[in-house]
Amino acid sequence: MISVPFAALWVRLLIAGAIAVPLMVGVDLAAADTVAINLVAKHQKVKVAPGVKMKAWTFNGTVPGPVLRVREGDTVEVTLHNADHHMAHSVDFHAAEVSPQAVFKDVAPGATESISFVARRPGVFMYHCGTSPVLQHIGMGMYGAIIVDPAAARPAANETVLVQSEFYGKVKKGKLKSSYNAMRTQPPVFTAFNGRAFRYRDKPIELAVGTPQRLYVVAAGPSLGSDFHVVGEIFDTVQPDGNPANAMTGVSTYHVPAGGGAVFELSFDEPGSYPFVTHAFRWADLGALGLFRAA
Ligand SMILES: [Cu+2]
Repeated sequence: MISVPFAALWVRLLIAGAIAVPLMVGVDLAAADTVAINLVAKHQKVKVAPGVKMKAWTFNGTVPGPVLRVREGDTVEVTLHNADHHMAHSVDFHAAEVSPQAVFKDVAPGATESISFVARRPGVFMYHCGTSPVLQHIGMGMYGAIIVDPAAARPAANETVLVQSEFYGKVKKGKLKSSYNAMRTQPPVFTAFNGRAFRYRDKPIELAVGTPQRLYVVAAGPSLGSDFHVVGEIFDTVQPDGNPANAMTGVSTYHVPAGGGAVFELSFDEPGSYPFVTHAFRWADLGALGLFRAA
């Protein structure tokens, strides 16, 4: 019924649970209007570094949570079920322009609440649990990226989503014991792209030489940004917050602030292994370092 060409209502739900790259999976049934998204707050054991696991607080069981994708002008209807019996959770969308008290409200343990907002601006934005203390809820893993596609489609490109974040606490016998106190007072023990330190150093992202690449980068923190750089390349465009109207050209390194996002466009002219890093190397050394392998 909703595939009728002139149907006003359509529903598109994008879930990329494991943040595979490239990970754009979507079912676009007709012209845009309303997008339904289901999120579940729950505890889940996740791998945060080679040989290291952590019992994280998550959206939908992964860190980061699912990549969500809507279109400029869409009404986004989010249902959050809190499957955590211990505490309240919530979801704060940086893609929204709404009263935070009305929309980013706490959902009690076991409860389900629906919220909605209109995604008025194109780009790539963070979403995260906004329940106090926010530092702890983000530091435990409750964040992700939402892409708002511009009404006028972007040029074709191979797309990759990279969410940078960091983890705090002490590692004992292959387990990261994360703590609020460590988040407040200590440097991180790991930094990561897409939830695992050195994920793409150990399994590089394969790309084709000459194909336009578009990277959606979000710096989730909770407290560090990303001085994003690809060794051996210069970005054709950097779009702060991912808005095409913000495009800058010929940028080698660009700081995505904690809580911010940006689109980076580039293409690889020569075959090779191109590291991508936060160029704040104290933090890159803890895991926010990967490889693009162009062939
Ligand atoms: Cu939370």
